Parts: sequence; structure tokens; C-alpha cells
Amino acid sequence: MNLHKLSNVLVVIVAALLLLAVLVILLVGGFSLFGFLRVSLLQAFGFVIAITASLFFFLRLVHSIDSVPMRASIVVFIIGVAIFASVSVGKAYLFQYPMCVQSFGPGAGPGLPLQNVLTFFRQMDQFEWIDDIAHNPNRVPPPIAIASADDPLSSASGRREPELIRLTLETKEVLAEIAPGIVFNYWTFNGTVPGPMLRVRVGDTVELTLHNNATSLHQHNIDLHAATAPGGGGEATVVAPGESKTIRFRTLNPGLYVYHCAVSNMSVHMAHGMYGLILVEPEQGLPPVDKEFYVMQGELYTTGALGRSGLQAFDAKKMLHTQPEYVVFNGRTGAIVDNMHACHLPRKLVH
Ligand SMILES: [Cu+2]
Repeated sequence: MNLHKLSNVLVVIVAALLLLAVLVILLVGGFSLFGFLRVSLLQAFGFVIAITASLFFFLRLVHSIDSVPMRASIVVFIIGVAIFASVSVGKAYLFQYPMCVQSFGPGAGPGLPLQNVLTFFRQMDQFEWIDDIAHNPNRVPPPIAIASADDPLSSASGRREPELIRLTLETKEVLAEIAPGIVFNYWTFNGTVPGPMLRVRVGDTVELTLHNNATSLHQHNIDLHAATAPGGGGEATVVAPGESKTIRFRTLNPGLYVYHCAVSNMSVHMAHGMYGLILVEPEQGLPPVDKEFYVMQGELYTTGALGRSGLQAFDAKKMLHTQPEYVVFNGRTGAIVDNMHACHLPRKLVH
């Protein structure tokens, strides 16, 4: 085959591969995935035509070289580039997103199952849209007052003895804005970031039911650092989409504890928004204060740089490098701006 025919074949092959790539994307992820990848596709198109042109140039170069040493040097050049590329890329995990990301922590790696990623794009319309992902910092469960005969401020709601506290949480994967026009697939407890604040007393028995919404694509669980149990209850609460599990634990130590999803890779689950606080009050309760707020910092790792609009995919590589695009309080930018006003208690309640 002469060089001219070879060039034509090359152009046809490149065009066919590009068309095939578009068809495969539409087939596995629909128009949502195509729309999400449109910038990347444009970049790939530019890269492919540049490579094709380079190949034409290379073929002409090879064609015009007759000496054996020159041809040998070209072969050595190609082998060198191949070795460099293979070492740089490393071991590829082909069935996860993003590919080629590897870590050596316990459990699964930081990628997402590719099947779930494609299903996400195909079923994007089914995910609940949350207008405001931020947990209102003013929504704090009331203090657990301890009734006392010589304390007139102790209300009837106060209680002396440990009780059985029943709590229910639902894990939900939703869509919401990080900032105006910037959308993220949050994974949540009860549809907010952070999840609800839980408030109990030391000695209480907590009966916690965790339900995983049927629209979820992933397993979830809850690891409460206040629970003295394997994985803080995480091992006993792994729930598949649509499944529920209930655990009981006694709060042994007072303190303010984090809870979070601990399904592997747990950093990935937490970086999607799966965390909250549980406050275990001491037996005598906490000293009264004017105002309580519920605020948690979180980090969001998005494929697009800071401020890039549209749907943003999770970027595991940035997470491994601890380079978040957004460091936020209560799930999104501006969540607590103009939303935290300390107000004094009515005079009759001030000691
Ligand atoms: Cu999870």
C-alpha cells in the first residue's frame, strides 16, 4: 500500500473511531453523559487530529529515510516513548472512575464503580433535586434539661434517668448546587449536609434505624464515634439501596462526636457529604448558653476548577492530593452567611 492510500485509510479509521466513541457514550450514558463530556470530547477531537497529522508527517519521514541507522533510531525513539508512557500511567483500573487512580489505604480504592457512574448519567432525572443542600445552622435539637427540685428553670421535658431514644436516618443521593449554577451529586443523611444533629444523654440507649433510599446507587452505613461498637456501628448498618437496618447502642461517654458513612472507600463517601454530629450530653447536662449553632466544615473535590459551572463530577485524584476546589461550611458556599444570628434568650430564662 502506498503512502497516499495509507493516509486515506488512516483518516477513515480516525473518523470511524470518533463516531464510534460518540455512539458508545450515547448508548451507555445517554445525552446527559454526552453533555457532561462535551468539553472533553472537543479536547479529544483536537488531540486525535493533531496525532493523525503527526502520523502523516512521521510516515513521510520514514518513507524518505533509506539508511538503516536512521530507521533504527526511529524504532528506538518509539520504544522510549512507550516505556515513558507506561511508567507514567501506572496500573490502570479499567472498571472504575476515574481510571488509573491508585491508593494503598485499606478497603477499596478511591474510584467509583464505572457501572454506577454510567447508571448515574442514564438515570439523572430520577435523583431528587434539593433546592438548598445546607443544613440550617440554627436547627439544633434543644438541650436535654435535667429536672431538679431546686431548679425552677427545669421544665417538664427534663428527664433524670437514661431513656431509650429512637432515631431514624435515611441515606439519599441527590443533586444540589455547591454555588449558583454549579451542581454536585451529594450523598447525604436526610438530604442535607451535614446530616441532622443528634442529641442524646450519656447512659441513653439509642435505637438507630438506617434506611438507604431506593434511588441510591451505592451501599451506605453509619459510623458513630459515640457508639462503642465495631466501626462505631458501621459494620452492622451497611445497607443496600432500599434496605433498612436497626442497631442499639448505649452512650458510654459524654462528648461531641462525628458520625459519617464508612462504606469503602469511606473518604469518597464523606467527600460527597456523608457526615454529621452526635452530641452526648453529660448526666448533669450542659451549662446554658444564649444560642447554639450547628456548623461543620467540608471539602468538595470537583473535576472542574473553582467556579466552573454545570454538573461537576467527583475528582478522586484531587481528594488524594487533598486539594479541594471548595472548602465550605454546611455543604455549599454561603450556607451560613446572613443565616447565623445570635439572639439573647428571653430575660426570664437568663440566669
Ligand atoms: Cu456512604
